[in-house]
Amino acid sequence: MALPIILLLAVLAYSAALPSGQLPTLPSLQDITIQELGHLLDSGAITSYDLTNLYIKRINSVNNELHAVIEVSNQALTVARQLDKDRTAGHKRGPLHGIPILVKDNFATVDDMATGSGSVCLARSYPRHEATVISKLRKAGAIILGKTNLSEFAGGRGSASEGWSPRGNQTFGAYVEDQTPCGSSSGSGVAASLGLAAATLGTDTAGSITCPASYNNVVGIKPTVGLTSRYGTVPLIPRQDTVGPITQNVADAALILEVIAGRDSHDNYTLAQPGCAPPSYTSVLDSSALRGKRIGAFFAGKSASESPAVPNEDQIRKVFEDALADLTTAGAEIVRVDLGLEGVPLANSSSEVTSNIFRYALGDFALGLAAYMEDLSPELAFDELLQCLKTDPAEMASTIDMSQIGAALQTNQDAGGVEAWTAFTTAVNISREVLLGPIRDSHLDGLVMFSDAVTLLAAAPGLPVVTVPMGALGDDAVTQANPYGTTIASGPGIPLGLSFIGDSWMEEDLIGFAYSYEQVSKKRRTLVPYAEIEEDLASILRAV
Ligand SMILES: *[C@@H]1O[C@H](CO)[C@@H](O)[C@H](O)[C@H]1NC(C)=O
Ligand SMILES: *[C@@H]1O[C@H](CO)[C@@H](O)[C@H](O)[C@H]1NC(C)=O
Ligand SMILES: *[C@@H]1O[C@H](CO)[C@@H](O)[C@H](O)[C@H]1NC(C)=O
Ligand SMILES: *[C@@H]1O[C@H](CO)[C@@H](O)[C@H](O)[C@H]1NC(C)=O
Ligand SMILES: CC(=O)N[C@H]1CO[C@H](CO)[C@@H](O)[C@@H]1O
Repeated sequence: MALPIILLLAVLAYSAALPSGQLPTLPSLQDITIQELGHLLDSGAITSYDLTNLYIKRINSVNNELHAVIEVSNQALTVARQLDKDRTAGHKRGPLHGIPILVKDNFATVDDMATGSGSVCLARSYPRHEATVISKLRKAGAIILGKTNLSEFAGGRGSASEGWSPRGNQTFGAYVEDQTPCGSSSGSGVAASLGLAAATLGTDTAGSITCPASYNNVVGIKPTVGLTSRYGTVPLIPRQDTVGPITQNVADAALILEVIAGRDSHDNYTLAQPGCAPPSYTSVLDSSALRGKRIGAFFAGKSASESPAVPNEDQIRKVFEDALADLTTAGAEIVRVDLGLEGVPLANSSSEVTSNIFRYALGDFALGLAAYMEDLSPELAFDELLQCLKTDPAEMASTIDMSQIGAALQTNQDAGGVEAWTAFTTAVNISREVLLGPIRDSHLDGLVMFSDAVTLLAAAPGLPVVTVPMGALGDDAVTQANPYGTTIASGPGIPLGLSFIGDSWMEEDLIGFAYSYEQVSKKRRTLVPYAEIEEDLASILRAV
């Protein structure tokens, strides 16, 4: 983009450190870092008020088609104006001062917005307290711009199209028309990718950050369960639920994680964190982090899943091999590994994990939901919620399955019982042995695999996963719809993600590896969304 001279001066004000001879260009909101936005704000080249307004315009320009955002806060502009005043007066609240962020509709906010986890029924009762992660974002200076669309109840409704909710309709990905956004943090993935906010927040129970990050060409961090507080988050399976960022780049994800991580007396899973305080994730953004590291590479082909055939397996394998070449360029030693227990096909282990998860999932869901709903006003009882879900036309009970939430609201499964505990520890033991056995036996520093392959096995043991764009399916891929015929699940142009996995609390290592891979591969910018947005930074730059 060529810049008028006055704008050029504004850009120069924040890009003083450019290599000599290189002309500054104004980044698009589709590939700017939070740090760059912070420099623009500090220099006076933009204001948070104008930036917030611009993000709202961008949301409005694509939302009729993509349904990524459920609700925009009417208070966001007022908050932005106040933060602008504070900045001018020299008071910065924290590293996200004046930065607009969109959050999934399952985070409790106490403002003008509802919290529904996609459900119109749940959204009619308001939480009395904010989710801990929302309070932390606000304390760091962030503007909570709105709520993103998701698979209803974070995928807990039943068998339904990923990214669909009664509150937000069907979310679509931005790279292929009618593209699946994957789920359940669908709107967060799409919004991060299109620059509808500076960053987004999602939740993951069994792939709900990893998968949308992959399908939307963005970075996602699924933190170790317990690193981030789930207090005030509409739960799915509390033994597996975790909160993490979805962003355009690894640096932004590290920054958001740094802000939201830490112990919380309202969520006793966080008390398991090692050390007095979480480490600094922004200090591990080192492009040489992969040098000399032994990285186990696994490609899950047909053997890994029970489903008959992964579509476009050969095409995915090719993109994955390119990613391994980039990892080698970054200095890693690639060690091919086979996942699976001695003499047991991986598909068998996977299905054993799945069946055990189903033995505690419903009871866990019910227990977590009951605790969450205690804080609602007006009060909402399980039978009232169930009645509403069955009868409110917007919930579409007659056409779209809601068997899981229906069963959870009527369950008599004892989530705290011995049977659930045995099922949980069995799922954890198998998953840990399958994923971490090779790391131990082959003395590896971490694993990489195609994102879709890791979601199930990382779920029960609550292992961390960092996902980075690795390209897209090529023109020779076959197009395949999802089982409901509502979205394109696979086909040419669908983005693919590379996931880094390790043991609990290994986020520092994984973020370093992901950053290093990102710096070498630079895949995000190679894909261009079909959904174009005209409104960009140039329209709000001020002369400084
Ligand atoms: C959902 O979106 C589709 C397509 O954009 C539209 O035809 C339909 O009316 C919407 N449904 C609701 C309930 O708004
Ligand atoms: C953690 O908190 C939950 C609900 O607040 C409670 O049921 C459980 O007993 C607590 N666990 C421990 C180990 O304190
Ligand atoms: C794996 O599962 C298949 C299909 O259920 C079964 O036939 C086979 O015996 C199992 N193999 C092992 C080693 O458990
Ligand atoms: C899981 O592994 C732990 C530690 O190795 C062991 O004590 C426990 O008995 C195992 N649980 C099950 C259900 O296999
Ligand atoms: C912000 C926004 O566009 N919200 C829309 C999300 O989708 C629902 C259902 O389609 C609309 O009613 C909202 O206006």
